[in-house]
Amino acid sequence: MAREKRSIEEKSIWPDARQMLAKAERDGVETAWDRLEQQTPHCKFCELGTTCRNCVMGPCRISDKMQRGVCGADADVVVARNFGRFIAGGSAGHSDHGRDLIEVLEAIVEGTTKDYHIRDEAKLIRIAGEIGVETKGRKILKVARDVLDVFYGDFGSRKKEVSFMCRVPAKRREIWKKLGMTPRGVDREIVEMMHRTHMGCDNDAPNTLIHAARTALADGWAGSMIGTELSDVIFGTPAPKKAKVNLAVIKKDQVNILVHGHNPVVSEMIVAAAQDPALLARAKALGAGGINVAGLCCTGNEILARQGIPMAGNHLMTELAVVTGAVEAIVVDYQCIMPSLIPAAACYHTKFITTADKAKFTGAIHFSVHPETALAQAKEIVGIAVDGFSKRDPNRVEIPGEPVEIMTGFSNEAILSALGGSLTPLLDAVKAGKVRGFVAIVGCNNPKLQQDSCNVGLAKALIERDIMVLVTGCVTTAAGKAGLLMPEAISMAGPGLKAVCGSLGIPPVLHMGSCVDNSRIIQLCALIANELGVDISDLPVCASSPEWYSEKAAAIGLYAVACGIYTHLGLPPNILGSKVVTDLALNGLEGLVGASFVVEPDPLKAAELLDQRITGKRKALGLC
Ligand code: CUV
Ligand code: SF4
Repeated sequence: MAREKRSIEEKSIWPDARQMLAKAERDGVETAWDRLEQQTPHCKFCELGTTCRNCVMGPCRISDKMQRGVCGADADVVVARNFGRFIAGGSAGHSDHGRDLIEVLEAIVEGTTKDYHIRDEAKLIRIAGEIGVETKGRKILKVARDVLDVFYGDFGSRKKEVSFMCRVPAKRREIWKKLGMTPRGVDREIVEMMHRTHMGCDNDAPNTLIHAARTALADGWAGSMIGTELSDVIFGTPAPKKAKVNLAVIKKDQVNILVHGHNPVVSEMIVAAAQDPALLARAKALGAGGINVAGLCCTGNEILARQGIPMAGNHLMTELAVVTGAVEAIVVDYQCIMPSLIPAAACYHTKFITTADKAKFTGAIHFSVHPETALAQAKEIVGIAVDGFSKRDPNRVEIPGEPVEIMTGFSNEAILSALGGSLTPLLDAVKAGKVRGFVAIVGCNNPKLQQDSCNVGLAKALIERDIMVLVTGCVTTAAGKAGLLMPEAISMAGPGLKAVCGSLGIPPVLHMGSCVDNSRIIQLCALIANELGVDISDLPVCASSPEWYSEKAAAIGLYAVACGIYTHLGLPPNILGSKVVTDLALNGLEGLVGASFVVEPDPLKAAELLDQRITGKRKALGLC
């Protein structure tokens, strides 16, 4: 039975999305929601995770009638293997992104680029100290050289553990060691996952899942963490600032460039190029009031948190942003960029420009952007956008509503500084029960759910209960549009959280960055656990990804659980065809790593479950 056609109101909670969905229908632009209707019902075997295509004796489908594939693999083995590769895909995405930052730092050190600089030397020195690189009396570029060599090493297979294991609480390190879950090297764990899931290797589902967790931990504590830390070193560590969010950040009278993807390496250059006086003059000559850069998805989060660049929208807003008819160019790097943007852009005057050799799109204008030439290339790209302004059809432009103001930039450094340099005031508030705990709400949109209804519903329900919320990724835009990222949002919080945030002048929902920046959250958990002399699993901390869709989100969820953080998902991964794997995810992991997954589509019920967990953790710590 095909999925019932949903009304525009059922597709998204947002007025800007609804207005553009109506325009998309008029303009004949197909969206993810339309294609989901065509794709439904999905293949049951694939939904359950019981299809295997790992060799050509198959493909095989496992069911009650056909309990084993040609090779003899049963449902547990097939589901575990598929999930393992899913996690490897997500970990690869974040980690390859992290490696790109090492390469930019290398170009800086070797002097082959003048476009990138070390903006936060103090942070580089701090990191060097943590990972055992000598800093005393040494030139910053020498320190940087050694740091990047250590980080390159973290991708390889010569190490017993990745460098940032030094940040992990001792009790947690012991647990991982006992389970064989200590991440050794990013590439190594991902390669080993591919190996294990070849026909005839790891045919013990729990064993495969332990390695999946190790692969995810290599993402969290190496690939992503290196990505975050080096992005801060190169582009500056985020500090609190105000910015604007929703489709109305697209400006009617200006050249609009949307940057989309994940890595700040290109988007930062586009931001810089858009300030070029010659390009501004060219834009003015064509009748534009200026050049407006706005973000989408996570590269948007990167430049939002660091530079206060406005955020046009999250995952499901990307097609709708083009539908405004006012976008001259959409400039992408990689990940979460729907290929449908090519035909959507073609419906308007919008140019679709790719910048990464590993993420080309048929029909796009491609620039092979490298650190050596990045700024000059970015200027060329901005030039294309500027010239496109004259092709815009004003009769097809429709920009919905007004932008919403948000506060962003809450890196761990910024949080510590808001607290006066020490975690003590926050921990005192936790001990006193004013802040009962923390939930990180992260991840995507998924057209199977009403856009942002769960992301926003859960955040609101938690702050009402005096639980502070941390957001990254696409939940940022959701929380921002709902007004939750402003200090004034304390009016929606419970009395304790209201008092604490009120006195600090911070919102009850803190924006900590992009998806790779979830590494900031696990680092913060480690800092708190170390301060209290406990394990991360002892803390009144949970995670949630209410509307997730991607392999990367699954990797994040799994590293959170492996860190000891109880993690809520609004939708299950494709594992339900195996009782062993499902039981392990929902229960068994608790006994191994002190946390598990919980699946609940209803945000209010999810809030209740997370609250119960936090209450239990508080009791165990002797707090009321
Ligand atoms: Ni990773 S959060 S859709 S762009 S992974 Fe992409 Fe950030 Fe989800 Fe959003
Ligand atoms: Fe089928 Fe086994 Fe080959 Fe998978 S590995 S396709 S289950 S024969």
